[in-house]
Amino acid sequence: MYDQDTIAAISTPVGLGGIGIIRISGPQAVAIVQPLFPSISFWERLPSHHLTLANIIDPAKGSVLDQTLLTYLKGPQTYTREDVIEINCHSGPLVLKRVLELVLGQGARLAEPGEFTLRAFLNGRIDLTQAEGIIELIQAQTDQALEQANKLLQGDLQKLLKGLQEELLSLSAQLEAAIDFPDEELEILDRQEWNQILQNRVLDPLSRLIQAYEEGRPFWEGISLVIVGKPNVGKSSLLNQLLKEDRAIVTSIPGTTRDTIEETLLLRGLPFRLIDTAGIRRARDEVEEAGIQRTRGKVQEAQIVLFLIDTSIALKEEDRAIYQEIGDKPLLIVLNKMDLPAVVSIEAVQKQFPGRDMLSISARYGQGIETLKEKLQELFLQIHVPEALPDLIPTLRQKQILEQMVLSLTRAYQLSEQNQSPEFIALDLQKALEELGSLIGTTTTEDVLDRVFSRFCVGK
Ligand SMILES: Nc1nc2c(ncn2[C@@H]2O[C@H](COP(=O)(O)OP(=O)(O)OP(=O)(O)O)[C@@H](O)[C@H]2O)c(=O)[nH]1
Ligand SMILES: [Mg+2]
Repeated sequence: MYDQDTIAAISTPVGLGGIGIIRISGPQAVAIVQPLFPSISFWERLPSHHLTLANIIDPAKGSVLDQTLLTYLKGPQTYTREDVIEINCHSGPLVLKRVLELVLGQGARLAEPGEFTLRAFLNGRIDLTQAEGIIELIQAQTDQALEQANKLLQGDLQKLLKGLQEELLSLSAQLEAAIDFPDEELEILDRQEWNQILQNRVLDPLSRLIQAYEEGRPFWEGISLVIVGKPNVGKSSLLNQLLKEDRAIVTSIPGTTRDTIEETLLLRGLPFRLIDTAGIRRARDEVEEAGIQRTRGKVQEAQIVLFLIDTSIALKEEDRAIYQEIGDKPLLIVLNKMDLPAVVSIEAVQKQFPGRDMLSISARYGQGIETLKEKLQELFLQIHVPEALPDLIPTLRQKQILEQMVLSLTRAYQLSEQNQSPEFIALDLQKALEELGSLIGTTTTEDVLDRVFSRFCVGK
């Protein structure tokens, strides 16, 4: 699983900027960069964790490629616990590409996404929950997500889980003793007490964590806000208007958007996943049909639906059909194209779709958009109150494993209650311990590592 080779990657986003960093990690790090910095004659004496100004030279041509600041970080006091070299270059795409090529040319291998962090994990510097903290920190879109990511990174969840692991091990030891000395089972194993400890010290904290995920989820993932309406009502125009950029293609041809488009929208720190859909109507071809099916799926998943109506044309059967699809989801009816003469009045819409909140906008010219944003914030807070945010919120992967643990342990609890033999109960406890291991990373498989580290970018 762990190659002992030396890896390298560009660790900063590629683009024009002040500084771009090439990171190299592994036992050969020094040997690899040495020929590129002939001005540094005493590598043995190069102080660790210090910046050194040095030109990087292309050894084939003998010419200077860039003036850099070089950092030699001697392991194990490094991110990966290996020897690490960081070359601070000027951040131009070509400079970085050339420097990376030189480093690879000297025998480094291009790092896989997340491979530096994977090494930090495999070398025992961080556990899996902390690795997840790092990826959440990088991807954080809100202050709350940032705060939670830092808690993961600091090891708050790890500590809690290790506490649970201790409890499970001691419960398991009691079972083992009862298995080994069947004649003394009654003295060794007080079932009522055993069950109580399992419930209070393990199952209850696990349930609280799962509950915390449900409550805190909007701040990790955003609330899904789906824009629906018949073709040409201005859905893509509204998406662009809310994002203040031309993200989706807008044309006067009905059926322009064929697939769903998803973007993150932050309104005063509240994250939404804004989703533009293909207009629902009787499809003209297979691609459109597929798009419409996808729209139906998104409507089912939506936490808030924006139902767009074009008031410059008459209401159609399609509008009513879409309204039926939405069912009783939280809904805002948005009357679009208010800049055009109205063919449908607000009263007419109200009569068709009674009791629903509605407002008028012009997606094209931006009228009414501020009011719409205020309404969206209100709806977000109705779904979720941020003041009540739990102390520690697990990620989706963590929550799914916690749920498996609850299943295993509930079974153990029931078996114990039914006075089943300790052997049976021990199996479920063992299963829960293994699941806990895959949470913190003590019993990992390739799959588990893939799931965590595939979310990273190259260079981290
Ligand atoms: N006058 C006016 N035109 C608008 C408004 N909003 C959208 N339009 C126009 O309506 C047409 C369709 O807009 P789109 O945003 O592509 O509509 P859509 O609902 O995404 O359409 P499909 O993707 O085909 O389902 C374009 O020509 C827009 O410029 C508006 O508020 N006022
Ligand atoms: Mg569209």
